[in-house]
Amino acid sequence: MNNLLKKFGFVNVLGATNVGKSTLINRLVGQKVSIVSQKVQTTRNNIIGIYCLDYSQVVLIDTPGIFTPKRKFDRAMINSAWKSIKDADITLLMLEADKDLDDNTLTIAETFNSNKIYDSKFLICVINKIDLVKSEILLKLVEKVKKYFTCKEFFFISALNGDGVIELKKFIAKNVPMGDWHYPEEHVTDIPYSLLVSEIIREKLIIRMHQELPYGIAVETESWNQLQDGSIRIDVLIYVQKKGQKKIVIGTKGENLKFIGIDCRKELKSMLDKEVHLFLYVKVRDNWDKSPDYFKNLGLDYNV
Ligand SMILES: Nc1nc2c(ncn2[C@@H]2O[C@H](COP(=O)(O)OP(=O)(O)OP(=O)(O)O)[C@@H](O)[C@H]2O)c(=O)[nH]1
Ligand SMILES: [Mg+2]
Repeated sequence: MNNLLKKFGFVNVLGATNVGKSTLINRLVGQKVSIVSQKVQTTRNNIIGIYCLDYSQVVLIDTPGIFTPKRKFDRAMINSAWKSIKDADITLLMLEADKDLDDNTLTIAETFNSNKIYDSKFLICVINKIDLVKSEILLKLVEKVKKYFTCKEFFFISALNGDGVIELKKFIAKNVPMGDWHYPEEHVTDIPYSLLVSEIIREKLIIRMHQELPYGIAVETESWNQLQDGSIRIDVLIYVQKKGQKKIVIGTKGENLKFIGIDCRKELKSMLDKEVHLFLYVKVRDNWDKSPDYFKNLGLDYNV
């Protein structure tokens, strides 16, 4: 490939929580690098997904969704989302086709419009979940968006079924600046396997657990060992904040944990292409969301 023609750029995906940012990243990359759930506040830190198209290499930054923070940990999550804009060549603002502009999106607009750094950014509006609405609605939504944001382009997609995603993928690749690629062509992410594993387990917990519980859970890969027969033993700690939550996570006669273990093992086996022995332990640690180490592991700023 002619090096002089190469393009490279960072693109961050910003939006309210639950709009489908991680679903889009996974689709653009072509495999799961970021976990997805039907509940809000699934993504907790910036996750990188990488794709190459023609002469371009694009590094996508998935970010925690914007919402009203309650805890220190929430503030750190949101802070990391905003930080990702500073280095981005292109920002994708993601909205849901089936929802009016909500407070979270208006907060994004306020921050954008009151800050010169964001003001000059190459902003693309991506309206997701078009599979849920009739097309007439989209024009009205675009008119409203234009009142708050100055977008270079609008895209209408369904990250879930892929509609419109190829066009967006090509547009991004075309519009990143000239430059050398930073990663080998086959790389789809730079997150370590230990984090990917704990995220996949957290995803299964979020999907299976009800109500507030997911927000009180943290997951950490404690150890990872390749055994002589080529299989991998992974030990994972699940932290909950209260004794009662531990019981719920484990379930009657360990049913929940067993189900989650089977589900995760299956996914990890196919991801790693190796036999996996997974050991899950549940511990009560009421202050994990104030632990500097946990922030550090996720790359979050503790002093926010
Ligand atoms: N119908 C429909 N659902 C979608 C689409 N894209 C994503 N979803 C669903 O929306 C929910 C949220 O998706 P995520 O990708 O986790 O959203 P997110 O913006 O990353 O959420 P946070 O990380 O919590 O901020 C999941 O249940 C997805 O399956 C879409 O195009 N159509
Ligand atoms: Mg997400």
